[in-house]
Amino acid sequence: MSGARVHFETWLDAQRRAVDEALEAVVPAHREPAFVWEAMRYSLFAGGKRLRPLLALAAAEAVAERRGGAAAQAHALAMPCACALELIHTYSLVHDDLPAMDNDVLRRGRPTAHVVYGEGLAILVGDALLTEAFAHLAAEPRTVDGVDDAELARRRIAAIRLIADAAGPSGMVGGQAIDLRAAGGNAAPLNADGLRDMHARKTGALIRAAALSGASMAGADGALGSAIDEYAFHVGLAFQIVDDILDVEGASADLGKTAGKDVAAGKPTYPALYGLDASRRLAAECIDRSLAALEGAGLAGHLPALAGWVVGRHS
Ligand code: GRG
Repeated sequence: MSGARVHFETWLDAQRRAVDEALEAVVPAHREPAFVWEAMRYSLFAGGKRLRPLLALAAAEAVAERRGGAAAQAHALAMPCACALELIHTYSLVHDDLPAMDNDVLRRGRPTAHVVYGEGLAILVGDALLTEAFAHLAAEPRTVDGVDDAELARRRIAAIRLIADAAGPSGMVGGQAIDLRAAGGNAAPLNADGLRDMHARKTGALIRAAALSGASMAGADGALGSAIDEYAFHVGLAFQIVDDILDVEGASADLGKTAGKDVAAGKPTYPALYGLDASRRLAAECIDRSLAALEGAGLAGHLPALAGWVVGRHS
């Protein structure tokens, strides 16, 4: 393994541990009603990759590096966004797995929340994770050394807005609704543009918000913010193309979710529309574009390696 790769893997492990530690404090084990918090923790601590938190932290670090700031300060600024994004992402998975949606029994290598706790509590677990995410964003970070309190409050409010827009009806919820309608057969099948738009909302919006909220918490101005946004747009698209490829090629045991579901459901996917080889090429092109966006703005840090990790993943 090359030195750069070892360096990135070390960073990845350390950040994942830091995120899990922070999440432990946001969703602790002993709070009342205990069965609700326990059910939230079941889905949250089931071994997700933590891609969205990693993007928020890496973007904050890259902006700090570019502006001569310290990585530790960038982490303190971006960690609440990182945690909130993981709570929102986990809520979306819990709700997506429900019988009324994708109706799946396996997620993150475990029986889905509604299989374990029943549908009613699984719906409430999703609601609880979503609400708690915004409670956390409104409160944290309270103070960060070197950042004026009024400026910190301004950045927090901007991050709340950004993440709410990405998770809401024009973003993730809207994308999920488009997908649900298409799967129900009550609308024309999605063509290539429709597929791209649906994914840009359903999964892309939160991935973009992850990088952008981390960057703006670290004080990114307009130009740096635009470059991070462009980077994350292409990473989000690559993530989805790879997800579609893994659905065809992966095994359920590796994926931690049921493989082959999209094909079985006749869903429009990148491999179905373009074939596997062209889909792999499309994903690689997305990564090239994401790297070009960074280079243009003089940004780097762990963001390039993170983009490569998104396309190289097996789960
Ligand atoms: C219910 C409002 C609502 C939205 C659900 C994101 C989503 C919208 C549904 C998930 C369906 C799905 C499997 C989409 C494919 C892309 C995706 C989000 C995969 C799971 O994300 P990972 O790979 O998961 O980051 P881990 O478990 O690693 O966090």
